[in-house]
Amino acid sequence: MTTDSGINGTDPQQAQLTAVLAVTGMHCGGCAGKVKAALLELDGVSSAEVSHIKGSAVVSYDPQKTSVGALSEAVKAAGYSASAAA
Ligand SMILES: [Cu+2]
Repeated sequence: MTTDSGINGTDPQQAQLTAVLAVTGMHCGGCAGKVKAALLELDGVSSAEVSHIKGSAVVSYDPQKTSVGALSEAVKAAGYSASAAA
């Protein structure tokens, strides 16, 4: 019996992670749109679902190219505040 747990994670389709950020300072759909655009500008971000009602951003990203820290920096640069949510 062989257990092969060899090289894994080189498939870009499988390298995506999902981050949930708590974003504060958004008042309307326009704010959410700005945050979404800022996130999508980052290299490695494939999708971002931002809700001003929930105050959240759900981001699919490639951990080889970017990080949760970079995601929240992008949100801050857009004029809002972000922190990683559980
Ligand atoms: Cu707004």
